[in-house]
Amino acid sequence: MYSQGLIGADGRTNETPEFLERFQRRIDAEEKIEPNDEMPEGYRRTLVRQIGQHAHSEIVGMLPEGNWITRAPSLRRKAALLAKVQDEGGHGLYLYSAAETLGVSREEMTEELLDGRAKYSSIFNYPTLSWADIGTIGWLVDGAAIMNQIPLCRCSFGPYARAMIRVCKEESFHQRQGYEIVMTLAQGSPEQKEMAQDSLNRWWWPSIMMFGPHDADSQHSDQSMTWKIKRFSNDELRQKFIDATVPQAEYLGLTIPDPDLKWNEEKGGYDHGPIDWDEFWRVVKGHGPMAKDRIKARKKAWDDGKWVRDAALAHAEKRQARKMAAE
Ligand code: BYC
Repeated sequence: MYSQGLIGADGRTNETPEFLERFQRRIDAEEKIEPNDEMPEGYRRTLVRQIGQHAHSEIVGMLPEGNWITRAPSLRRKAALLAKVQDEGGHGLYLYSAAETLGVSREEMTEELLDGRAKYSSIFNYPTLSWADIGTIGWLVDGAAIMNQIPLCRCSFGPYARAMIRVCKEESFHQRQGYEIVMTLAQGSPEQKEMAQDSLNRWWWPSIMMFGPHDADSQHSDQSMTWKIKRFSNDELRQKFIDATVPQAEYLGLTIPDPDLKWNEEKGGYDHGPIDWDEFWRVVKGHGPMAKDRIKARKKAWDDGKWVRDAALAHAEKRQARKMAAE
């Protein structure tokens, strides 16, 4: 924890209109806000919520892919997948660290995940049924993640923005490894192509739901954009993702499962069919097909790791005591 001396974290900040205006002027001048700078409590809470949920998504996101490490079809594929899943663990750690600078502990964030108070990305509540799903996750899910996260490299909060730079570089590798898997299948036997198509059919809609509700239903977007935490709205990013992905599917000879998908010359982008928001909210509220398994797996990992945390703490306390005795 690095929370000592944080201004705003203890509720003692006097958020006068002058203070809020001064803060907004810093944001508008594109200054980075650092952990010990004064900040409105709402700004801090928004970041803790978003960064914490982002961290949980990276860690929970290891589960659907980790499921295929032992079944990857070659040593090359296994090594790449292993590295990718390990990268996701690293992303979670950078993000938890960035959130900790705002005065919340990793333990608190984990408890919120395990008892359902904190969310994680809806996408990781779907099962990985075939090897093609590993390709599709890299192609679509990491592709969507890049679209969402490149603008976060310019987020007004310094530690989050800096963490995103490395995350995005790694996500770019992940996206390519996924696309290459799908390309190999799409250019393979009819059965392999069918496997790739089936996977695209199952992951397309959940992937475009990842960007969150339509702008009109996004409760946090306006404020987050004013504070330059978010730089683009949910619908803007979804549109960019669809426009970038359709030509990739065409190149692969695969069909996006949306009969209403159509190039709109006037807007210079694709129109798409209606998104099933009932499904989205069901999944977000914890009723996705894999929701129970995901939380069960994270709870087991947290419980199994208790002795490691206890040992690390005891070691740190012993070192500290030795150091104090020597001074
Ligand atoms: N899933 O007002 P809104 C990855 C919630 S990791 C679940 O628009 P906001 C990867 C939202 O939290 C991908 N919940 O919210 C990892 C809010 O509820 P709360 C994760 C969602 O924050 C491993 C409510 O709906 N990426 O890529 O302005 C392997 C209203 O929404 C979702 C990030 O976390 C969802 N899809 O915008 C491979 C990126 N969408 O919090 C890949 C950082 C919305 O009030 N996060 N909700 O209870 C963001 O950019 C924004 O938080 C979001 C939502 C765009 C996700």
